[in-house]
Amino acid sequence: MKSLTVLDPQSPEARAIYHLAIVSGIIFGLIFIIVAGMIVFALMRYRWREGAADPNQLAGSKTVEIVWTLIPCLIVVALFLLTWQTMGASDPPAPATPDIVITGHQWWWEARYPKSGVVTANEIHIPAGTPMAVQLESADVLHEFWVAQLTRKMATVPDHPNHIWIQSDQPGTYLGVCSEFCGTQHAWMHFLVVAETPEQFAAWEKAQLAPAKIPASGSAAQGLALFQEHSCMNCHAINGTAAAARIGPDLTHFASRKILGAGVVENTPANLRRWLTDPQQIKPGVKMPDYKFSEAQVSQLADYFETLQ
Ligand code: HEC
Ligand SMILES: [Cu+2]
Repeated sequence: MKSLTVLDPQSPEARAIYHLAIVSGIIFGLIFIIVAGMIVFALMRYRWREGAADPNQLAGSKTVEIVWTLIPCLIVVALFLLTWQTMGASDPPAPATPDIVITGHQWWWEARYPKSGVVTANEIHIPAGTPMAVQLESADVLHEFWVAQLTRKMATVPDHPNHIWIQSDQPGTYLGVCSEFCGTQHAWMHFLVVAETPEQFAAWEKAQLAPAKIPASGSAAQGLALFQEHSCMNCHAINGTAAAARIGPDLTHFASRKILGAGVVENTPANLRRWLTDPQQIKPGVKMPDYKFSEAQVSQLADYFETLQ
């Protein structure tokens, strides 16, 4: 789990790309062996020897010219046909309505499920065995969506939706990254694809749709008050409160997610406290201000966010 490898494809799309790489690798290997072998043979067999006369002087041969033009042409045509086939298998046409709309932001990913209304960040759930049509968008600059074990790469372009399929043969968790340099924290724009059984996926969607519980009293209630008093609502949404902004990640079910800050740290209570104390220290340049909260305030906010299961 959670490694970025092209050598262990887990979907029909990724397997098609893997097989193309293997087959063309074999073709290139054979070409290398034949060419290098002929050079070595010529060097050994026909090298200059003491007392030898000048070799036969040939000027051009039509047959040889035709053969060495035709063979590369055939190789190129074969590679073209193999690639064409792979493109069809790894990137079938898009349906009219996507299952997931994924938006690249500096430096995190938003995932919306238009059919159910789920909105989440950096943790994309899919039912295993089902191809999911994904529409890719960008909120700011060029990013590139890549889950090495499941899909091809695809750029997210401002004002130009792109399409990709994502599916997984088996339940499992896969690492995804941004693979197009997009600014300071490009390296920390990771995400997880969590493939589940259809039942688990349905349960996840149902849980994600539930609004956040409003804590009645105690530290968590004070945390919610802090959230509402400060400018957090200008950027974040928490379903069930007045916060509905889409500049930063949706926090309604923040505590159910495994990673924080698009993978810069694991989502643990300790890391959440560090993030709330000063996000800039964990992810320098991040598009969230440092509020200089006191330790008591950080505790209250953290207590509230831990309730957002
Ligand atoms: C100017 C917009 C902005 C404001 C205001 C803001 N945030 Fe954020 N916040 C962000 C962005 C953007 C991210 C994602 C950063 C990243 O991963 O690169 C984020 C991430 C987070 C995360 C981690 C979410 C995750 O899934 O990784 C938490 C928790 C959070 N903010 C809490 C708060 C709180 C609490 C406040 C108010 C005190 C606040 N934010 C104010 C923009 C903002
Ligand atoms: Cu990037």
